[in-house]
Amino acid sequence: MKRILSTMICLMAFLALSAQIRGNNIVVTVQPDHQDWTYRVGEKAKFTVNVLKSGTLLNNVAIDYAAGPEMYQDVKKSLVLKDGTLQLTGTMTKPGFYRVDVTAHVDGVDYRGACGAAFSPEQLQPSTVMPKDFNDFWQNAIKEARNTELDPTKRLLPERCTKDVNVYEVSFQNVLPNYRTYGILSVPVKEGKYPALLRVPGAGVRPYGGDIWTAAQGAITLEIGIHGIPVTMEQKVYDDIYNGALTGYWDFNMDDRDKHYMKRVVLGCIRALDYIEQCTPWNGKELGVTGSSQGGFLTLATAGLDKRITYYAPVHAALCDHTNSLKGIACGWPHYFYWNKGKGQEKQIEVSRYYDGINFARLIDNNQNGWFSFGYNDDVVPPTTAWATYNTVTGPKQISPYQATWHFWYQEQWDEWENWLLEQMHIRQQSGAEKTIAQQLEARLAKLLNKGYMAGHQDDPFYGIGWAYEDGKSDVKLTVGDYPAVMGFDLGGIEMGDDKNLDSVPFTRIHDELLAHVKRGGIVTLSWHPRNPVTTAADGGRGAQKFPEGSAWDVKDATIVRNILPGGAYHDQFKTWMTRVADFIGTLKDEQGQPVPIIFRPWHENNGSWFWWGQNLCSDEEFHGLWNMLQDYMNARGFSNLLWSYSPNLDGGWTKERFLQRYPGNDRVTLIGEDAYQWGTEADFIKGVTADLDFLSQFAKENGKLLAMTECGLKNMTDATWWTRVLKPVMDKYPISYFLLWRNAEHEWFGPVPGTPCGNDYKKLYKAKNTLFLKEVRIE
Ligand code: BMA
Repeated sequence: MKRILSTMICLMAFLALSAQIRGNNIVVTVQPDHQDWTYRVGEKAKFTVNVLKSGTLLNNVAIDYAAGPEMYQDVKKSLVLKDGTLQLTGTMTKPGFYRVDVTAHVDGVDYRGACGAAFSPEQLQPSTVMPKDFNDFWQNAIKEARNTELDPTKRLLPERCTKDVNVYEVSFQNVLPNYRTYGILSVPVKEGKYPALLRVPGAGVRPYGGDIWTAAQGAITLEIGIHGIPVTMEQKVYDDIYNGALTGYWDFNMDDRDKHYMKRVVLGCIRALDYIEQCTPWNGKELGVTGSSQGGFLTLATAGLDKRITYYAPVHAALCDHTNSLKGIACGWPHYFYWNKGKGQEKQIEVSRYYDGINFARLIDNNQNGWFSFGYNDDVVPPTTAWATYNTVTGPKQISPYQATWHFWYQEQWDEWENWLLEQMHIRQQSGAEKTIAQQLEARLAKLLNKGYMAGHQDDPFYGIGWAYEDGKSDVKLTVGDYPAVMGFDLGGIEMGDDKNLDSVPFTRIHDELLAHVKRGGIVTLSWHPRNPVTTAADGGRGAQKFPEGSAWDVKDATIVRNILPGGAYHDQFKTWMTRVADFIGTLKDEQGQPVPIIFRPWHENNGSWFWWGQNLCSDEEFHGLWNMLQDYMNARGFSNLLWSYSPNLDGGWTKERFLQRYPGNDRVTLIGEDAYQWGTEADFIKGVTADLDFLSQFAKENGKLLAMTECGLKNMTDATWWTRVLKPVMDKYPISYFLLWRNAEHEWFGPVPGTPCGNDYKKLYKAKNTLFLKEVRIE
């Protein structure tokens, strides 16, 4: 008993010691009706406000709310919510953010909740103008600064060193002799050359700890202060300076571009790179910069001005798009021209253009990888400016908004950022499982979405109009001088053990051309038109069977799927068919013996009734059984290189309910799309595809899937301008990964025919900035 008692006392003491204050018991939530908080211009967003106490709705609670365009909310109301909840709606007539702010008053305390809903944010453009001499101004300033030598100092901080990392306080001269920048340098103890990362700070005046964790992974990190004072003094010194001489330093000299406070700060970042290059064991390759808020701005400035930077990650970057407020649009922190609307600030407006993150973002180039992250609830750095900054960058970039964050981070966001930085430094991630080949392809496709959508062509390297099986030839290449980014091939016939597929392409050739395309950096997709397992003749129809008898199109009997599922009379035979498919796919390996990544697209167009697995040919349950049987078999064979694609046919009226009836499930599918041909009128096609892509893109977004036009075309190009006039405008509206034009057979072609009017139209498609061909996607 005594023992139990003393254990209990110990336990209670421990619990008391570890108890923390965390969060509030009263919480205000404002929830949009789109999971990604994103709407199209003109669409209506619905918001649900809840005031919760202990997780349940609070009765008779007094609230104030404001709603409207971010920073320009025009609706302001006070009311009492009888049952603690309220529905609101809002919309935007142009791209931007619609923000709802709610304050609940409970027992004399205010509780805040908010929601910033995005409206077509990918169309947001900055207002800031770039002065003609912007780059000259900065390059001259850098040149001038370099007249002052670095004269570096370095002091070991033994109490901060770990067994893996040496930590120093360093300093170097910035723009003038004796004007120094200070920082914390962390370097792996183990001799060697390392990638490097510069960390630039958010606003404030404070000491810095250095980034010892990242250094321990095998990198050099330098965390700098911006004020020209040491970064290891006691906190009180910084507080006194912040409250004294440096109060509001971001406003200092903002009417003089040469004396602006940020000039020395930006130059200090460039000199920090000089320091890394000259005074540390940097490997001369990976060099990055990152920071949040003011540090996000400095990240953009450093990356824009200095091409040594290979990767950069601005998080809720401040000081972007200062002049927006002159047009009544949310502007970047410190909201310079918000209060006076720019009145009497003409000089400052002009100078602000030299200190606007947007103009630095405009200088970022193709050799610099960017990662952007921010919150839609941020009321310091408006997401309006963060999105416009991202849209401004033309180089490779990724965006990862964390909608519900204000001017702070979530843990997941922090982890993603750290992992991305390590990836850019080519340091193996310390946590998390290694990605499979299919997951790597998924990540690649997701990244490519930032550049545009890829052009694809079925059977591209085998035959075209007037030629067949000539090495290296392709109608796409003959037309525009480059291969399509995506090539599609079909396995129909492999199940019979045939040498050639249903379109007479030898499987050896498919094997070789598929691998050749992967080798040159392209992306490949496989479809399969298997013969009818019940009605096909043992010789695959080479004897007396006449199309469609025995083929994929033989739909006389609606029991085929049932017959091949487990327990069905043809199940064993179908197992042999799956084995043959798997055997062939198993041969698709690169020169190192690694399986190559493949978008695998079985059982396509299943909502039509022209294939034996179609809508009226099997029940939903049977269809799921069919999909799962093949996928489970392939998984059991260990294929981690197949990215599974679900591609029904153009429908024109998808509803979630109907789409879900045959959708194999989020755990079974990575890419969704549809096959969309114009068989009827142009107007019907546009209407149908637009309706479908509205639905599919929303579904893809909500479920984290990639989206593609898995097949498309106009037979024999009866309208030579169809691609740019009809297809492209529709595709431009959606985040599609690729579109695959069907094959160029003599009797029916869907791709370009060189030297014809449709070839000219295809050239226009090629020239468009957002269409990607091989050269634009290949990994050099
Ligand atoms: C169809 C047509 C057929 C072909 C099949 C498989 O759309 O092109 O001629 O056999 O695809 O490639």
